[in-house]
Amino acid sequence: SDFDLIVRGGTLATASETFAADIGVRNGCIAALGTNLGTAVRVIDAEGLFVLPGGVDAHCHVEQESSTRIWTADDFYSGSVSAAFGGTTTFLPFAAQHRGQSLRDVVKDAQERCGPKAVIDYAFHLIISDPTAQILGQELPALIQDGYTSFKVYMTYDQLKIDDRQILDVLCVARDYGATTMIHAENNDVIGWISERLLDRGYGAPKYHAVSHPRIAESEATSRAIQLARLVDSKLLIVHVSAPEAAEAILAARNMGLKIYGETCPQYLFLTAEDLDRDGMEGAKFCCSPPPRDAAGQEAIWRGLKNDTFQVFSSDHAPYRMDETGKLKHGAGATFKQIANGVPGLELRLALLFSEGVGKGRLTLNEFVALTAANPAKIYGLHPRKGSLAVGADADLALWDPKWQRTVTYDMLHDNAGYTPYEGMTITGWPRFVISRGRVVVEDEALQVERGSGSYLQRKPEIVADGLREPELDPARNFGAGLL
Ligand code: DUC
Ligand code: ZN
Ligand code: ZN
Ligand code: ZN
Repeated sequence: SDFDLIVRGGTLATASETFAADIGVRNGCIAALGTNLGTAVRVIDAEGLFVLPGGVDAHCHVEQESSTRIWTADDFYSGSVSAAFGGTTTFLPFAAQHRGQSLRDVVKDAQERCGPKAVIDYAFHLIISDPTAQILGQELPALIQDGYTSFKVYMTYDQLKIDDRQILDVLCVARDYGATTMIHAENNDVIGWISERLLDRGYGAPKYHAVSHPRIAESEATSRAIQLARLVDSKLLIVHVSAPEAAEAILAARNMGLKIYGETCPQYLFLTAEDLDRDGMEGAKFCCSPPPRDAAGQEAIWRGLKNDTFQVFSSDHAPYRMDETGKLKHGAGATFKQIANGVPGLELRLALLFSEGVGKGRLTLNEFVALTAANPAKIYGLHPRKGSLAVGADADLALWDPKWQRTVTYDMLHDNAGYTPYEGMTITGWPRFVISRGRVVVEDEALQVERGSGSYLQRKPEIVADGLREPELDPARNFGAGLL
């Protein structure tokens, strides 16, 4: 036959267009788009379905040990299976450095763990917590050249945070070798100062996690991070934005032409700080950083998805069970300081945004594809192989049934967190088929592939042309002038 697979009769949508077409798949790639394509080993009838590029989840913590030595509940198998059921066909978990570790070792460990388990395609972001001269001078440039072209740094958490000088160092390596820096922007001293005052007065319940992470801590750090990137003319993506003031700072920077990007996540659209005030330790399920805000904050995040403040919508899946292996490592009387930060979201990221965004007219289908697949693929060096529907691209497809309505219960999900923050929500629109490089991964609500069938995605560095760097800092152009 002409093709391995034909997906027939669906409505296709990319980041820019919506059109009717059949898709012919050969050797894992999209080989033809059109009508009357010919014969195929298998034909999937997509009438009444939206055929979208598979989701790209550019922020998730899977089989990762936190800085306080707590492992995420998902390994690369359960994490990737959960992602696949939700319509995601590419994920980028973190290979996280603890201080003192070689980045090379961290990457080798992540690769060895992930290869035999993942059922979808993957690449890794690094987390850099210890930017020594050796790491900045040798390891990191070599890793970037090997395809590890994105890394996250933290302005908060005592075991992860790097200071402003170190941030500048990392940004310069990213700029010079063609990588993208991601940053967790919250002011560590503000958080620590408030936390100490709360705990001194006996306020340790989960709800005080939100009190101790005020919007100002986020917006101050966001603005500072933007200025640091501006100083050295380096590309910077602010991850998991929840504060409206931080969103404003990102939009202003983008309007100035700076290479600043923004990411937000489902928890900032669908949860609020009030969820942290549920009975007993229930609130611990909702402790993540930055925390969910209020209803007005949610509206600001929706606006940011529409007005290009945010280019990327990721899950920030960070699953910790409600037991001694996870959130309750320090017991049922743990203070907010001792509760592992993070919420699960790999499986519901797309359905939540589809239902509440596309379904309710807040986003177009094309904006949905841009935010959840095309833009992250572009920013992280995976486009057009991922995030597009074009001849030559990988045949990574999610076939969405916009009428399929289900009420979320944890039992229907495939992660290992033990609960979902979105329990009881009614979601309209779910993927019926999920296809990765032409392989049907999910069909009939069942997994159709073996563990380890996903592939590692090799990336390439991309050096960005000079923009608005302070010229005084470039010795080749203007040594000794101005600032120096
Ligand atoms: N940062 C993350 O990126 N994820 C979970 C919690 C956090 O602080
Ligand atoms: Zn470790
Ligand atoms: Zn973070
Ligand atoms: Zn995260």
